[in-house]
Amino acid sequence: MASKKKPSRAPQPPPSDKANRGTSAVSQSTRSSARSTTSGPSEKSRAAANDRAAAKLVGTEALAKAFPFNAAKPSEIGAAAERPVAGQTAKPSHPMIGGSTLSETNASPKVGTGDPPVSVNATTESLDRVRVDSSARHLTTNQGVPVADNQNSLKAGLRGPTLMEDFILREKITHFDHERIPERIVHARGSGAHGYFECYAPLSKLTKASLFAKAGKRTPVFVRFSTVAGERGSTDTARDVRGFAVKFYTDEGNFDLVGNNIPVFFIQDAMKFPDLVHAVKPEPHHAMPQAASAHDTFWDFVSLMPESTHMLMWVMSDRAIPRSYRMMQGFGVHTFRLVNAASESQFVKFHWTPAAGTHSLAWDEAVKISGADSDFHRRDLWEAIEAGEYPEYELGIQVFTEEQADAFSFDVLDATKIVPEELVPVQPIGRMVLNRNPDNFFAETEQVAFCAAHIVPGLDFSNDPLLAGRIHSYVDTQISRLGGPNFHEIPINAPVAQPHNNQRDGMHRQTIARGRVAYEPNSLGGGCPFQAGAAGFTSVPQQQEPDDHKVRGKPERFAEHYNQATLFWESQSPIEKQHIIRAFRFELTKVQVTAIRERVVAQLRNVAQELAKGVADGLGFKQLPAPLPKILKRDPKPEIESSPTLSLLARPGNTGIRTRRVALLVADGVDGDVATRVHRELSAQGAVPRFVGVKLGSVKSLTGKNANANQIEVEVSLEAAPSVVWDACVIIHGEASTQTLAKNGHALEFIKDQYRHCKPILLLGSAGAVANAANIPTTLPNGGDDPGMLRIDANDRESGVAAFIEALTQHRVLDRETDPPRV
Ligand code: HDE
Repeated sequence: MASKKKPSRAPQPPPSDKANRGTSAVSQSTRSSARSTTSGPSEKSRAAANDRAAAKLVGTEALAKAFPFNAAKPSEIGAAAERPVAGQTAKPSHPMIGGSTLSETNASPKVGTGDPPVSVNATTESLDRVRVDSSARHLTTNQGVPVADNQNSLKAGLRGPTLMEDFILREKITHFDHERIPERIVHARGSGAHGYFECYAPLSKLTKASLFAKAGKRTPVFVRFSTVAGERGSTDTARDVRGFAVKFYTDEGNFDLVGNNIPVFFIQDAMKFPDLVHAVKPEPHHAMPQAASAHDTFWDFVSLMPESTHMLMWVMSDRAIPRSYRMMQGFGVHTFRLVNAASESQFVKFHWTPAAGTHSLAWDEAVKISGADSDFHRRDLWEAIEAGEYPEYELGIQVFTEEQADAFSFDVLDATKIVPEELVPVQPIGRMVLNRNPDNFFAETEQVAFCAAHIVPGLDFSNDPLLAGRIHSYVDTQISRLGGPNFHEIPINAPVAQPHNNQRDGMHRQTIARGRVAYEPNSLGGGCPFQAGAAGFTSVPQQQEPDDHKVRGKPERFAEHYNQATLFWESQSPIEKQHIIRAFRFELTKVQVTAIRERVVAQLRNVAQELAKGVADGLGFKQLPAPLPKILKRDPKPEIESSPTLSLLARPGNTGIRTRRVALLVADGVDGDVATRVHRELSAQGAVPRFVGVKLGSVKSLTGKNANANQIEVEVSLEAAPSVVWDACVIIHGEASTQTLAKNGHALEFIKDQYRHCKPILLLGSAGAVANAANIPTTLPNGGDDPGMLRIDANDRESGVAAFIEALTQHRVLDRETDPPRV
């Protein structure tokens, strides 16, 4: 608690007039002017033993005298300004001297102990200070007045008019009327979690940032994952970039790494961001489509902005339809700087890698999930944390010098480019574990305010012109979204490091600043809060080019738009390439204007002929348009042609089948013994099996060997949880049960979608009949055995479950896929 940190200072009784009258040590003029708020005698020299007002005045005098002039002034000028000095300070002879009022020693349950905190900002205490729990409490108004009747408004007679006087009704409705705040302009739809970041080893050679100072050091974090284009209530599984924003509450202030799950961006300069967002958002005349880029204005814009080509490759890949927030990478996108204690700096790029591996949905599946459960990612994150399956990500960095950057074929200040891992490897530096769900979505996830400008000593920005716009934009947007400049005081945003400055007032101010000083330099506050000098945040002094002048423009390497789009394409597996072609086909089919479709295909001709041709075929083009013209006469030669780590399949993860959702389909007549054993065995491996039936209730079991297994309680129905929300399914043996399922349209659709989305399917004994009724192929399209389609004899349950677990570890049998699907 804050009070523990306070210097002990016994409250003094108010001076009695009687005592003051007898104090000859205090000059009469000092004593009387100490009680006035203006002016005073020209000299005050003597302390008052028991006149607090006079003592305060005399102590203040001494404090001000300790600052005969502003000693820091010369350090503001010229070369000296590059090494800011610590501010001048002096300690008052008594804490009372820095206080606002002599009456601060009077205690009450509201104003406090009468022993006011000195040198403390108590608003940084843990979130427990603002958690509210109403158990065993009666209902009150916001003013704490008990409410006797929460059912009826106040009326003039039982059938009479409602009275204006009803302040209880009016408070309730007024608050309700204002419950919504503006949603984020972009990234409106999101989900958050608390956790910690743990540093693997000190990084002091590279950075003085305190969160990287010691092996094992833990820093609290709050993370918000999001989609970009959709509104607050839109579906989780839209094809879109995902936000991956991490707020590190470090002991030297908040550091926000506001990244995405894709390492590049559409544009190179902040000037184009509003245009991009206006193009992708629902079209302004009819406000359609929601949470989708598949419409004319988006493709019109990006095909006129060839720098977006690389990003389009990622967005049309399966990266844009992740299986889970727990199964996607995160990237800082821009080049940043690390700065060590000797002020040496290097460039850095940040990468998050999920322990659960990178996995995605199938597009057909993502579309169907939008109907079945539009909270699919939010639910997944929440359920995993509630189950103790804490999502984990490793933080890695690519560190490189200015000289290395100069030699690259691309510009590291261009946010449409990656630094391939083959040129600069990613070194792991720590891990992040998300181990706590928020208590309240609005107070935490909605009110959290990330900001690209929130960095700490030991980090710095590069000159990336996109980043520059972000440094401005985030604070600015919070001012209207969160209703004023004090959003940093909202509990979820408050740092754990103590904020102390001279900012005051504004809407919804919460801190009550003690003392009368709200400016710097000052002597009346003992110089406090004083500037930190070398211990504070300083910017890396960046050498500017000697012939630079004020200009709106881009350097030449920014004009190369296709090399890395080609690199991405060449690094994909054949099936991933097919998915990219199909995504372009789908999106462009939704576009109405043929000229825009053609322009995109012309753009893709500069990436790969195979891609352009595949998309053109899908759109019914008779011939390929000419490639879009390039800007540079000779493109810089790329360093590499393929980078295997760009494939989603490069990171299978290390969590096996943990958290994978498995449907066990049952109906009356099911083999209960087998059903319960399969359920148990999958649970033991950390998977999440559930009995899925035609409707809720219990189904009669075929076997009675185990009395408990006689009846199986259905946990969820086929209707409430269709195929797409499961990672795999098992159909349990039992003639009557499987015959019922084979005649049920929901069950047939279920198994058809499981098959179509390449999920492992275990058919035990008679369950093969359900697959046959749904016309599920018995072999892969190439005629080979399907390792994820397991038709097992009912008696061979054991090897069946083992093979099923193996198939589930591989997640999907992508070899099953055809275009169009066979079933
Ligand atoms: Fe953002 N972005 N952005 N952005 N961004 C916002 O801030 C902006 C960009 C990103 O979970 C807004 O609080 C500009 C790149 C995430 O709360 C806004 C530019 C990257 C989030 C804003 C960019 C991002 C945002 C909207 C180009 C990846 C969600 C509400 C100059 C590195 C954070 C808000 C959360 C949110 C501006 C480009 C990531 C309007 C001007 C590149 C993850 O301030």
